[in-house]
Amino acid sequence: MFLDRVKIWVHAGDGGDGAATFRQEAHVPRGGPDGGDGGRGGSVYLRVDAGQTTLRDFTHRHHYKATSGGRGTRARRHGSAGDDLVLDVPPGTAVYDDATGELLADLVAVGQVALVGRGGRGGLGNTHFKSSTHQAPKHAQKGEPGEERWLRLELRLIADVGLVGLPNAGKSTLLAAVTAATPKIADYPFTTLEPNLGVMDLGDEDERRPTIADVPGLIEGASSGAGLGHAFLRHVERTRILVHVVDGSSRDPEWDHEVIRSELEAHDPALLQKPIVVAFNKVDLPPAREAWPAFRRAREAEGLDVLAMSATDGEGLAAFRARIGAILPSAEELAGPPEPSGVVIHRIEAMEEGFSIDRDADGAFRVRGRRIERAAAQTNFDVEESAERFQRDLARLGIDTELRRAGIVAGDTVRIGSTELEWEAQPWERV
Ligand SMILES: Nc1nc2c(ncn2[C@@H]2O[C@H](COP(=O)(O)OP(=O)(O)OP(=O)(O)O)[C@@H](O)[C@H]2O)c(=O)[nH]1
Ligand SMILES: [Mg+2]
Repeated sequence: MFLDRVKIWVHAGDGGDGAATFRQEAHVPRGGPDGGDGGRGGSVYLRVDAGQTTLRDFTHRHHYKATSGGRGTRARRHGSAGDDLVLDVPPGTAVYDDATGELLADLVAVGQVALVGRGGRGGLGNTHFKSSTHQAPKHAQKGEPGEERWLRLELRLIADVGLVGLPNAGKSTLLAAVTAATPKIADYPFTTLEPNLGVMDLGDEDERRPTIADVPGLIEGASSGAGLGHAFLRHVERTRILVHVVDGSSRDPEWDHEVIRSELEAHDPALLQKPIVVAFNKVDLPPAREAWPAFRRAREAEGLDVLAMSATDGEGLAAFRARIGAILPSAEELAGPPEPSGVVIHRIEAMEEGFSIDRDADGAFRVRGRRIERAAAQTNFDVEESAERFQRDLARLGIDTELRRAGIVAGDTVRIGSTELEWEAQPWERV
């Protein structure tokens, strides 16, 4: 199973309901309102944790819910706030709203946090609705529902150096040779199924410790999806340097080289703008030794950086380290993420005051708008006073006028969020 793309359902806690209670004291015949407010629901956050390297944990569990706020109670006691839920993700996790495809956050640097589900506000208790003309309000708000949605998490490894090449070229062998990583190595293609990361040692004098990623072999057509190509190519988008490993002993190293370059370009032309080191591997084998001079001339003519090596014998590896060390940025720059950092959060705030009216498939009127949907969710329609307040909201926001323009008549159904209402004839409409 490929583990760097998962879907999870996040559900922030609902706000607690406000209370509609009245003071009860022996010597006070009719006490005033004393209903406390509901507590806010817990929110759901994603946080970048350096200890995480895969999204594996999320494949076992898909549903995550923060706790809801407590209800308000009498004597102005407020409900308790719900606990926030913080989910740790590896650096390089891009977060999408699964329904819209919108990128919500691009989590790059350790410690970055993104709010992905806002907890509902607690409902106000009836003490808030007391006025000089209305001394004993029975109205209290229900808690606001917590945000809920499906997220798609995608991991793009954040490595300084990315190894690309056809299957069996020797990428994993090279990773193992220059780092302490122990990837699986075998003499058949597609041995590597998940990316491996290692830390490269550039020598005692050099304090830089670049990370190097070995991604599964790419094949012709990878850029259009062949062999999970897209998923693998995603991982090299963020590397600073690409090392293109070519099997020098293959039938046609020239063709091998060209295939990978065209796949990189088709996936994203910017990939070919990165510094690229072409590693002509397996020169311990005679066919590779024979092919090397021509291959080298051709690359140099193209202005490419090219060197010969044997990942198994160690030949050329010192030169390879030196080459990487020369191209790699300073230690300070390496400490930051390879791209402009910062959580990129694009939130589409649903219309706040505004609203829209459509017809559902069954002919019911559908009202959309953040403010009115929230008001509907927070109204307890069983309490007449609360229902009346909601009616006034509809009038104040101009929604009932628009509904009549849209042709609504008594008995029609109106849906607002998950609330369904039946339109009643208005006095001035009666015929
Ligand atoms: N003779 C020789 N064999 C090598 C060299 N480098 C790798 N190999 C062999 O080539 C085979 C494939 O090596 P891997 O490192 O698994 O290749 P890979 O590019 O990671 O392959 P995938 O994971 O399938 O993409 C193994 O049998 C290695 O031992 C080398 O420099 N010389
Ligand atoms: Mg491999």
